[in-house]
Amino acid sequence: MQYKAVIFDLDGVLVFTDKYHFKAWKKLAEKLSIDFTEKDNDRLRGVSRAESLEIILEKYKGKPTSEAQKQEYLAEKNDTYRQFLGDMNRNDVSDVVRDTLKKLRESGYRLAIGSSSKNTAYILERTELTDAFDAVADGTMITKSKPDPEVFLKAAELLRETPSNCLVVEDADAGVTAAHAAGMDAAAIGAATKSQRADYNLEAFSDLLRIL
Ligand code: B16
Ligand code: MG
Repeated sequence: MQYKAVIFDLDGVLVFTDKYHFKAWKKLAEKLSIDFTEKDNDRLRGVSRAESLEIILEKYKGKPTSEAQKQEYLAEKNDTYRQFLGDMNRNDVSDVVRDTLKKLRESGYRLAIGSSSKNTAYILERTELTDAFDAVADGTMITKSKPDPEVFLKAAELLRETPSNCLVVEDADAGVTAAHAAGMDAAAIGAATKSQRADYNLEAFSDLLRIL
C-alpha cells in the first residue's frame, strides 16, 4: 500500500458547512455594509476564523477596527454559525461518505480529521461521525492555519504515522498547499479540483476507493 493513513478535511469534504459559514459571515457583513459574495466566500475555504474576518474587512469602508471589536465580531459570527450547526444531524453526511470511510478502514487504512475549524468536535458529534476516525486534529490544537502544514502534521503525529505515508483529502487550495508543505500527497475534491494542483482529482468521494 502506497499510503497507510488518510487525513480528511472536514468542511467541504465530509460535510457542507460552507453554506452556513457563508450565511453567518453575510449577516455580519450586511450589518457593516460590506458587500460579501459567494466568490468572496471561496477565499475563506480552509482559512481560520480570524483570518477570514481580516479578508472580509478588506472591503470595510469605516474607521479601522479595534482588536476588541474584532473579537466581538468573531464571537457574533460564531454564535450565528453554531445555531446552524445545531440543526445538523446524521443525514448531513451522505451514505457514500459513510460507506467509503467504512470500507477504507476495513482495508486497513487509519483515518484522521485535519480541519481548521474550532467547531470540529461539535460537527462530528452532531453528524455522528466521531467514531469513524482514529484521530482528530483541529483548529483548537494549532497556532497557524492552512496553508501552513501544522494541522496535518498534528494529525500524523496523533496517528503516529510518517507524513509521507499519509494522503490528505481537501476542497481548498490552501489545504492542498498545506498537505504538500507537510510532505503529504493531496487528493482534491470540489473547489480545489479547479486549480489542478493536487496529486489526484476526485469527481466523487467514492473515487478514493480507486486510488487507495
Ligand atoms: P471555525 P476546514 C474551515 O474548515 C473552513 O473551511 C473555513 O471556512 C473556516 O473559517 C475554518 O474552518 C474555521 O472554522 O470558525 O469553525 O473555527 O475546511 O479546515 O474543515
Ligand atoms: Mg475545507
